Amino acid sequence: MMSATLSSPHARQAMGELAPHVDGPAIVDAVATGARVTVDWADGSRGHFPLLWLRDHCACSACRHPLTRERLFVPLSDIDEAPTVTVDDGVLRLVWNDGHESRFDPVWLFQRRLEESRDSSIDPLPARRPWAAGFRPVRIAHRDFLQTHGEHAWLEALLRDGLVLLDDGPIADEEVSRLAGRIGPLRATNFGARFDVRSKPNPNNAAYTAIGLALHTDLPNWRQPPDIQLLYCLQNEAEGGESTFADGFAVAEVLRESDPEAFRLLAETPIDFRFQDEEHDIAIRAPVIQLDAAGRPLEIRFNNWIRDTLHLPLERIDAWYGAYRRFWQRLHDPRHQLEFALQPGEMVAFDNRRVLHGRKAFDPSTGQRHLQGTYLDLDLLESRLRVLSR
Ligand SMILES: O=C(O)CCC(=O)C(=O)O
Ligand SMILES: [Fe+2]
Ligand SMILES: [Zn+2]
Repeated sequence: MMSATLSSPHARQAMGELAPHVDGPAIVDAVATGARVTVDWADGSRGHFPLLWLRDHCACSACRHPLTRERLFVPLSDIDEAPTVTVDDGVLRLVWNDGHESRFDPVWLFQRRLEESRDSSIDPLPARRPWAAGFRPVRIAHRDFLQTHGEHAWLEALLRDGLVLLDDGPIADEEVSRLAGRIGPLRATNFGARFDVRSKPNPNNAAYTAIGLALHTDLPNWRQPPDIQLLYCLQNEAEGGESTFADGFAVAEVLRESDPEAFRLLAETPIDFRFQDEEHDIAIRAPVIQLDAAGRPLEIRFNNWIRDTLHLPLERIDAWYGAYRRFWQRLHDPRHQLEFALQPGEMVAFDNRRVLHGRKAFDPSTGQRHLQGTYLDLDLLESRLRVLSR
C-alpha cells in the first residue's frame, strides 16, 4: 500500500481546497532568485524555497491523487529553469517551463518555510519529558476520556510522560479492549490480543503468578516489542500487589552521568532475549539501552526472566554484569520509582519501550487480584492525537 507522506492535516488539502478559515499572513511578494523562489509575507517574514522542493509539493490533481491525496509526482530530475512567478490574490502561482502550473496557499507555505540547518516539521505531538523528582502522573476520569478533550489530554500525557492514569471506570469485563479500540486495533502477541493478569494454576509467565515482579519491559525478545501497554484493574483486594514504575530513559541518563562506562557497555553490547513455551521460541539479540542517531535513548529492553544465555567474549562478561547491576540498582532506587496500588476501575497506560513496570508480591489467600491488559502501537496513538488536534 502507498503511504501518505504528509504530517499535517493541512498538507492533505490541495491549494484550491484549503479551508479559508486558516489564519496566517498574506504573501506580499515572490521572486525567483537563482535556484530558489523567495517569498515575503505581510508580517515581514521571508522564506526561500528550492525549485525542486516547490515542484515536488505541487498539489494539483496530476501531482497528488485527487481522492487519496497521496503523492504521484516523483522528483527524479533537477529543475534548472526558474518558473514564472506571480502572486494572484495572495496565492503563489508558478508556471514551469513545460507549462505545468502549481499554486500554493500562503498559510500552507508560511507554516513550511525552510530555514538553514533547521528541520521545519510542524507536527503537533508533545516532546518527551523525563520524570523529575516527585513526578505524579496525569489522571483522566473515564467519562472525560470518552469526550474528545479528555482523550486528547490522555494521549498528550502518555506521549509526553510515558505514563498516564485513567480512573473512575466501570468494573466491566473487556473495558480495556473497548477503550483501546477507540485508538486502534489491539496489538496481538504470543499471549493473545488481550490477556488476564492473575495467579493461574499453570503459568507460562511470571506475571501469571503471585510473586513480586522486578521492574521490566514486556517482550524485549521481539524485534518490535509492544509500544504501549494498558492494564485495567478489575479486582485488587489481595494484600500487596502495588504497581511500580520507572522512567527508563531518565534513569539511563542518570547512569550515563554517574557511570559513563556502564552506560556505554549497555548501549553497545547486544545480548540475547528469548521466550520459549510449548508453542513458541521467540528470540532477538539487542542492547539493553538502544540509542538513536543523536545518541539519545530510543528503547530500553530490560526483563531478567527472559534474558537468555550471555554469549560475550570471555573478557567482557564481568564488565557487562557490573554495568547491568548498576542500571538495575538505579532503576530500583526509590528516588526513581513511582509506586501506587491500582484501584478497581483504574487503568494505567505506559510506553513499554521507555517506562519499566513491576509489582509487589501479593497474597492470593487474602483476596482476588485481577487486571486485564492489552497493547497498542504508538503510530496509532500519534495518529489519533493528530486527528484530534485538527
Ligand atoms: O501484575 C501486574 O501489575 C503487572 C503484570 C505484568 O508485568 C504484565 O502484565 O505485563
Ligand atoms: Fe509485564
Ligand atoms: Zn502539479
